[in-house]
Amino acid sequence: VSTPTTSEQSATNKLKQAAATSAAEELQDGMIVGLGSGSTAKLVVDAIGVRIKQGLQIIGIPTSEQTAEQARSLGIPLSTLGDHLKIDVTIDGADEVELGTLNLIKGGGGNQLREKIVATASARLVITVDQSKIVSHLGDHAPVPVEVAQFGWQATGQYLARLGATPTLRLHPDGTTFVTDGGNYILDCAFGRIASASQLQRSLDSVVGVIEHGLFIGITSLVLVGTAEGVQRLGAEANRPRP
Ligand code: A5P
Repeated sequence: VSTPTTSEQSATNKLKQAAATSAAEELQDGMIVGLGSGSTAKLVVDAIGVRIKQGLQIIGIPTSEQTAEQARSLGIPLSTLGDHLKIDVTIDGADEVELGTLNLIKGGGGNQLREKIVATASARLVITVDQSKIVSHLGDHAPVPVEVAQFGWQATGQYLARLGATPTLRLHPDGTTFVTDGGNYILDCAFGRIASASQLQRSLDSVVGVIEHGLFIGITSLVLVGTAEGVQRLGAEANRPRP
């Protein structure tokens, strides 16, 4: 994979920004809103911050410490899942979105455990991406991030390898081990093209030591895709009238 040039990066950022702005327009007063994590979700939270300043009243449930900090700095009121067991809508990013099924790989930022807990408690999951994230088959480019207990992670890695993965312990650029908000490690598992995401999900769920993984199957309501031709809407809600 070649490194994107500065002008490619700025073009991608424009597409992410358009999708993020469109996602923030999905919100209405009174909603409980799951706030995703990652660079695209960060733009969504910024756009929600603008709407809050214009008078929008929502309560946010953050999916990471970083998002919580950003939301607080923008004056977005926050609460916890414990106080709001039902979330109206969660807006998040993704590493890969499979055309047709809208199944996802998430967790490039290491937040998949909280993201999945919040998404599962949500009536709707809206995914915001630039067009580079849309794929015909999951796994061709992105590994599946698998969050594992620190204890015995090498043994857990061996079990994952038996499922056909090449697991790599996630490190920071300075060489120290990446630790999730929940205090766990991440094994990035390159499977290559995933023939059956639901079968792989069942296999991953059965490995002792696995806390959670980045396959999000059958829970996406709407995908907002930033493209050069504008923001495209994919999924069962694509033709739903905008609020
Ligand atoms: C965070 O752990 C992830 O699930 C992100 O939503 C995903 O990695 C997409 O991130 P970007 O928007 O930064 O590409």
